[in-house]
Amino acid sequence: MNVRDNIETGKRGQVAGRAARRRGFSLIELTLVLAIMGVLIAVASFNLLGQGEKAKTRATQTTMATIRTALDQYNLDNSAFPPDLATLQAAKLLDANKPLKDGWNRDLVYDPRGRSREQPYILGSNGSDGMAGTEDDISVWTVK
Ligand SMILES: [Ca+2]
Repeated sequence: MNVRDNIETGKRGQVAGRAARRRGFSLIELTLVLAIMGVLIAVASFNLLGQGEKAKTRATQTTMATIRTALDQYNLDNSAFPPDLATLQAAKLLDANKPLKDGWNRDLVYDPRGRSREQPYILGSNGSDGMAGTEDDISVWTVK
């Protein structure tokens, strides 16, 4: 073995070591990739969830608009609003086979005693949380 051989072996060893390091991912790189994937999955599922809630809100608004039309018709016929929504079904103003539920399959809130002249009855949904008086409540009077 001479000096020249030693230098070449040393060089080869260095080159081989660098290639080996390039071939695999470091733990930090893998952790980073997994963290980014986690964030992307979280964002995607949050958006899907949001879409589902929007669809339920829209379904609730559509149901309430249908009921509002029936309530107006009942009021024209009887000069009063019905004591409950089932009366609209009995009067054949609403489809009796269609449940009077919101998008979350909960009963709609109805009260023939309204708050004012402009809002002669209360018709709404407690929204996704199912609780009254929270931000996600839907009222027929705020539906555009
Ligand atoms: Ca609510």
